[in-house]
Amino acid sequence: MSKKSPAAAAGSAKTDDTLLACYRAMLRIRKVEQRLSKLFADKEVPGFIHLSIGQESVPVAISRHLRDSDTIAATHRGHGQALAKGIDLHGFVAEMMGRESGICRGRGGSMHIAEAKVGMLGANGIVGGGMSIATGSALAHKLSGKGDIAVCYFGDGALAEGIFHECLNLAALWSLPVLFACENNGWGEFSRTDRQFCGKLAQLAGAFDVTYRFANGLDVADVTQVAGELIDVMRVDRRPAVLECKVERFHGHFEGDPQKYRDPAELAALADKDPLAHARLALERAGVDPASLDALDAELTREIEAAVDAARAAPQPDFASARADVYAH
Ligand SMILES: Cc1ncc(C[n+]2csc(CCOP(=O)(O)OP(=O)(O)O)c2C)c(N)n1
Ligand SMILES: [Mg+2]
Repeated sequence: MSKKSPAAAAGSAKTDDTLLACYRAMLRIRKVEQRLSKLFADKEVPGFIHLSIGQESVPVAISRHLRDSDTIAATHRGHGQALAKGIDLHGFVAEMMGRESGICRGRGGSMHIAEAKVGMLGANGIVGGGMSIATGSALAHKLSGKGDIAVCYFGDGALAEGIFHECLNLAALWSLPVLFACENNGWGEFSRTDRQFCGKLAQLAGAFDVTYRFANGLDVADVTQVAGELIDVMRVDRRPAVLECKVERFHGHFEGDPQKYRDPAELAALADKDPLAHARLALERAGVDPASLDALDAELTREIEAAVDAARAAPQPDFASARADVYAH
């Protein structure tokens, strides 16, 4: 069988086309975060960062169905969520590196980055903090009548937060188009989720009469399919929905966390649970030339290095402006 280039593969079948686009978006996030990991170790990224390596399939799949006017509330592990929604890479990297050329002029950093023009309402260092923001945004979407939706990303560590239960209730009661998208990696910081939450998300959604669907985060095609079905309905019925995706957290809770609390066997098993490797295998099985995927990797490396170089060349924010833009005038 002759090997196809990505472009040829894209032309041959819609499934290949979607998978290739997802692979590209996941690889881009992966490589940006791997670069951030190194920059953080080299003290070129201030503050804390939480990497979403292993979880890229969820925002990539959901964002396939979003438009700029849809909104997302991201989490503390939200780099992939922001990039998948279309945040500019140069502005993103500069923001991570605390530069004046960053999207928030270097004042937000990893956990407070926001970009209204692509509907990215902000990352959030407060667990569950994005839930009421997304729910409020969904109310605005409902009132505007344009069919837009809000996505509330959250981790399993937010399941026991009161704000989640309140938002689920309000979204159902007022019929608001908000997709509660849970990236369930089984961990909240250094504790297993079952030590923090004894309920079931499916049953919780059911208690509020909210549609619940599960997707396998290892398989970006599955998440894309399930998210698409939910979002298509939400654009019409203007109701909330819950999407739970099983994913794995490959890195520590924060960068630099040695993960001594995790079973070495569990860590070793992660290699078989990588959504990026899974997607690449599926593409190769569909006949995509591995060399063309390597070329894509190299192209993304150049894009990311250009962003890092530009950020390094940009000035640090002026200390005197530290409190600028905190309040609207
Ligand atoms: C309200 C609140 N409580 C506690 C914390 C400390 N904290 C930061 S991340 C985290 C766990 C989050 O777990 P999860 O939501 O599953 O996200 P993950 O880190 O697994 O992606 C906790 C408890 C916090 N930031 N905010
Ligand atoms: Mg978690």
